[in-house]
Amino acid sequence: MKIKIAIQKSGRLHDDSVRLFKECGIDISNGGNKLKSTASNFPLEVYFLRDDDIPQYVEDGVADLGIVGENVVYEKKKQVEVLEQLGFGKCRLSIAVTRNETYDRQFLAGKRIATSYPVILQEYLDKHNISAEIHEISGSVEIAPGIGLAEAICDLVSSGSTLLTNGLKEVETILQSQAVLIRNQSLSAEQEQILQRLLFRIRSVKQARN
Ligand code: PRT
Ligand code: ZN
Repeated sequence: MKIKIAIQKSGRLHDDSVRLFKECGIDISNGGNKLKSTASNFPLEVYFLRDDDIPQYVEDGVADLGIVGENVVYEKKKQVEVLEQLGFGKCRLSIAVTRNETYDRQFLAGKRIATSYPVILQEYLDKHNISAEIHEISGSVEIAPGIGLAEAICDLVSSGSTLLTNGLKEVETILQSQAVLIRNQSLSAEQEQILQRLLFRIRSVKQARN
């Protein structure tokens, strides 16, 4: 019996996810298989997937566990449980407008906001009773104001340099995010045991880092 975990195939969370296993003393470096890897010294199988697909796979039980950004977990609204914050992949989902705009929250009313996070943004707008038009785009959100597609954007920010380069300024933070461990809601008793062993190691690694 093994536990199956989905991690990002390539991208910002990949290296830190792999490093976490390594620091947990779990060797997943077998062979050249780019889709799947079986740990040599722990009952763990690792699937390499696009981050957007991970919540669905974990809900469906194709993977028992997953490592993905909280931003993706909250956007996808799947039936998965967040077990642990992992301390990497930190960023925030923020609203930004053109640098010389005078801004208060009511500025957004009736405006077009470009984002890859329509679900989280809509919840935020509803919470503040703002009616605005959400334009969902899958990438390069930060160019939307410059090309006349939107008056504001809602996008992930870490250093802030992308906003700066595009003449934008951050005006609201909607969500703080980092990589988290998620789980399927029904695991076998044996898998629960493996999960507890894995969690114990992850928590030890986190503690050692502080
Ligand atoms: O191929 P796949 O679908 O798996 O990857 P992806 O391209 O969708 O995601 P990827 O690898 O870019 O990001 C994976 C996860 O990393 C995100 O879901 C976040 O949880 C986390 N993360 C942390 C970030 C950032 N920091 C980040 N800065 N994700 C994206 N960005 C982008 C942001 O969208 C903007 O374009 O970086 C730019 C801003 O960065 P700064 O430093 O200029 O502010
Ligand atoms: Zn993605």
